[in-house]
This record gives sequence, structure tokens and C-alpha cells, in this order.
Amino acid sequence: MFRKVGIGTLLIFIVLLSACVGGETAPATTSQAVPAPGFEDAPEMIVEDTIDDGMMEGTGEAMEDPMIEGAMEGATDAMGDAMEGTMMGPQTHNIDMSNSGFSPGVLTVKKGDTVTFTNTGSRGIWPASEVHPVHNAYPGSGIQKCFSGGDTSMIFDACGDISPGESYSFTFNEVGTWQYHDHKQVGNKGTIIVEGS
Ligand SMILES: [Cu+2]
Repeated sequence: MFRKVGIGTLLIFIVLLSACVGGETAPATTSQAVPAPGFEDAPEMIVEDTIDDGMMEGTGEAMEDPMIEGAMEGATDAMGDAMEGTMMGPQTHNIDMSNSGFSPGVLTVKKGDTVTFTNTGSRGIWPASEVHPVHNAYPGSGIQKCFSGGDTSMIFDACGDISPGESYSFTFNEVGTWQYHDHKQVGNKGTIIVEGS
């Protein structure tokens, strides 16, 4: 929230700066104008004009400063990231399951994201939460729930073989580091890191 306000303020500031710089090219500069008769002795006007010109020139130089340009680019990037994070919503990530293991072996996602495990191997693969054989490391999970007739969508367990070419998807709503394995080849393991949204 603060970040958005900060970016908005910066953008307004940039617009104001642009307006100032634009004004510099306008024919309104009066410092070199010949004072009207009778005003030669008005030092206040001359001082004012000098200050205005000085400010405008200073602003123009600041806009060309690479440090300022870098900050502006950074603000634009930050805005893009913020939009991606808040407007794109939950993402879906893919993990390949082969006969020899999972790829990527470590995957970081956001809370609410879905991971789709696709079998690219040639035998049945059964992804499930650690710890073999009970599969209860992920909150609420447990291999006994696969066979109790209840809703298995909330447990991190495929509850059976995923055939070659088929996939299994699970949505991670628990923040933490969750290890899993292939129940048919227990040495094949992977890790899903779930970060808060
Ligand atoms: Cu197992």
C-alpha cells in the first residue's frame, strides 16, 4: 500500500518536473527583457527572474542525471512487479516426473499456487508428501485418507500411480518447506517451498 502511494507521488513529481522543464523553452523568460521605462530601479523583479531561471536550469540538469533516470526505471520495474504480484493471481507451476526423479528438484511458489506434476517417464509414478510410508508431513495429509472415501484434494498425495503422460495437480495453501517423494521409488525426492502471498 505504501509502495503504491510512493510510486504515485513519484509519478506526480516527475510530471511536475517535466512541466517545469517544458516551461524553460517557452518564450516567457523575462530576465533579458528590457525593463519598461520607469522600472529600471525595481531590483525585486530582477532578483525574482534570476531565481526562477536558476531553478529551471537546476531542474533540467537533474532530469539528465543518470542517478535520477535509474531511480525512475527502478520505480517502473517495481510497479510492474507489484502489478504482477497482485493482479496475476495464483500461478500454476510444472514439475516433470521421470523414472529417475523430479525436475526441478526444488521449486518455490506462492501460497495458493498450483503445482502440476506430469509423468514424462515410462512407468507409474506416485508423488506424495514425506514421510514415507505415512505421507503426513504436509498439514492434513496422511496416506490413510487416500482410502477413507473422503475428499483427497486437500492432501498432498496422488493416492495412486500417475501413468506416463498423465498428471497430478495440487494447490499449496500451507506456507512452509514441503518435501515429497515417489512412493514407488522412494529415493526420488523433491521439495516445494511455499512462500506467503
Ligand atoms: Cu511413500
